[in-house]
Amino acid sequence: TIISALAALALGAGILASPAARAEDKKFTIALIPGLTTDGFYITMRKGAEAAAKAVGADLVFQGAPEFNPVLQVPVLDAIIARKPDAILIAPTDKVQLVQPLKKAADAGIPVITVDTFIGTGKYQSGAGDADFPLAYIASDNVLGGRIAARALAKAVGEKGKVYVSNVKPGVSTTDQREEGFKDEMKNYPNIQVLETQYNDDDANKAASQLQSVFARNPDLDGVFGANLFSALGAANGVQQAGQSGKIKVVAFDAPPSIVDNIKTGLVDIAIAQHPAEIGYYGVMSAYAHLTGQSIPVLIGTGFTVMDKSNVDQPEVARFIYKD
Ligand code: T6T
Repeated sequence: TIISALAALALGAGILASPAARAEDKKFTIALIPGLTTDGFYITMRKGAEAAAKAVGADLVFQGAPEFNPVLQVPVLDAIIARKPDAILIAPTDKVQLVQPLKKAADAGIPVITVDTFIGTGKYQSGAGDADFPLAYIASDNVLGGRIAARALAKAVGEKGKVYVSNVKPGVSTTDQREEGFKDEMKNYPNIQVLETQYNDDDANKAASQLQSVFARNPDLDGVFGANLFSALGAANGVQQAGQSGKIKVVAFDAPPSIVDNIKTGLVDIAIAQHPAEIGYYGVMSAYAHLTGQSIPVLIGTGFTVMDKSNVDQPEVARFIYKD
């Protein structure tokens, strides 16, 4: 009985010290590195991530660059790696340029999950290529988003005329895929000509002046697809400055708070809202699941909410307007 009491104690101590119990007791630090800090999309993603961190008792570190630029993002990533967080969630700003910097994190034993954007082909854990090491990718289906945009713009312009894509820069997985989906879907509308893409480097002012130049060269311009928040904002401002509000149709990807006014005044016809809070929430939950010994899906696809004049006031739609 003394012996069995001792055995029971030892057993109890053994249970307390077992890796599973320790993993659950540990306070994890999860880092979230956005594409840039001053963007309603990532600000909203952070809110979802914080909600999940709170639910599992983890600390969330949110740190990013002021611009969507790999040259500025890599030093932030290096600083985060030096702090040795338990996991890194990141929206890589270039498919290729973030591969080696993220490999350093993986080599240091820090699990990497990409949110919103991907590196390489985005097919992770496949044993193929040098960029398949992240554990998971959590994002919108951006090819599908581009298709939705094409159908909406085709409808808005009456299935004929000239349109173009206002985009960020080549090499960004999300916006590349939106353009791909858009152009592929536009093949179903033979009377719509898609003009050359204009790259604005995520600068809304540049997107606005490009709209005016494209319009100057093509006075019969019918529509524009703004492939992300700043492209859409800029294109819409350009349309307004050119005095073409309601005449040149605008389909916007993303839904910052100002989108509501733009939809109501008729400057923007359709906004395709992503669900960034959901991306942040499932990013943290996936990291936590992995850190506590669960297996996790390699891909989590989040949805869209398509907003227009008819539904933007409905609470179940308006809840997807980004925070700022
Ligand atoms: O559209 C989002 C994001 O999905 C994309 O990767 C970069 O631009 C945004 O952050 C909007 O500005």
